[in-house]
Amino acid sequence: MKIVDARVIVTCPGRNFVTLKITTDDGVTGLGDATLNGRELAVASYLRDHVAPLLIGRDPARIEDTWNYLYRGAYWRRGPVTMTAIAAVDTALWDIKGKVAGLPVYQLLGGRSRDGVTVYGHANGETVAEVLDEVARYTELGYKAVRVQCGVPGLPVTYGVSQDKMFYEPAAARRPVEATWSSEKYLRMVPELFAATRDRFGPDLHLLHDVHHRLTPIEAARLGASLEEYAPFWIEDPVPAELQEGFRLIRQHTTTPIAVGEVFNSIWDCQQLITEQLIDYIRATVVHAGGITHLRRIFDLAALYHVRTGSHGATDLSPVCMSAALHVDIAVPNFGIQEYMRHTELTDEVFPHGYRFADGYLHPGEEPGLGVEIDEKLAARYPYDPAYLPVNRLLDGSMHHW
Ligand code: CS2
Ligand code: MG
Repeated sequence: MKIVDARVIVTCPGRNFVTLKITTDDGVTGLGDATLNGRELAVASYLRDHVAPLLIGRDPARIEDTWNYLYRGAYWRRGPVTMTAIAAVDTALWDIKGKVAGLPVYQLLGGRSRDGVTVYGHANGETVAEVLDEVARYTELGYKAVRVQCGVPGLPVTYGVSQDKMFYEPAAARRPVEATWSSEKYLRMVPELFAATRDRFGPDLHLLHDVHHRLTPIEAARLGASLEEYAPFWIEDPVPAELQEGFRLIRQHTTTPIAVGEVFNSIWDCQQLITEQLIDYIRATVVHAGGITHLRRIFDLAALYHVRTGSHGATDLSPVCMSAALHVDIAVPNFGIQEYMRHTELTDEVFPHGYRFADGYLHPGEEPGLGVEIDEKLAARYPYDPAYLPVNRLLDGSMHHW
């Protein structure tokens, strides 16, 4: 079998998605997500101009060899653009392998380790009362885990709070929205949010929170300590993770579990945090961490150090990535939880898929391969529409982390 076509499809059914479609000489097709939010066309070009020509004529069954051919062969290793492009090829080849074998991809990864994939939803609101009503919507749908994000009194725009509740979408503008930030105000708000949520929903609901890289290690330590009595499932990205030894400081002061890694691209980004046991959950996922092949390596390393998985699953990862993530989640022994931000109905129409939500779990489906397709005619009706993620400034105007 040979690859005869590798095509990049860019579509914007409400938000931008980049998809790689690989076709074999037998007519088997495979899909890979290549969406890098706010920098979509860089990956599209990397794939179209530099990778697709190399794929023609290759044996699609040689997934490992193709991965190394693209990783080692580029000379310029790692980084979000390269690793997203490699991920797209890798994911499409796993899809093809599954279709050729007549098996869902999770069967090729060792079969089920669990009955369903526990997911968390993103409950957000301007006020604590609004967030609690959103949490209630999730619990009514059967969710066992909810991430709570609230506006900060005194700040006009806060990360994670949107108009469109169930379909949270941060990349919305032709120029980045300018948000403001105060760690002091924020650190006063979060314990109140957790207290009110526990009070209304009791001890069983898993509560998560995304700090979105905004604190210093000692501030994060204080936040973690102030939340311990509410038993959070995790706090996510408490500090930017370039300085990984900084997490030692957090660990010295709090037992609140830490999740990191949605912007990581390779096992080397994860190594220190995992091997020093500085985190509890690794959030890398298929599209930005080199595909199923590389993500499995990260998860296997994590398993040695009691670190469980908690893959990113925001709306800017397409249903192709979500589908691939679920096949990994259902198979790996050290699965923790999966983020699940719902896509809009239109996105689901462009990417018809077999995975289903029921009673707090996602189920990957039994179709051969990844169980996701792209309706190319419909996709063509929604051309690329540039959109940026916000930026963030302190109250005195200094640039801060978004
Ligand atoms: C977030 C994302 O879902 C999350 O955990 O951190 O909303 C993130 O901001 C976007 O995926 C960025 O593209
Ligand atoms: Mg996050």
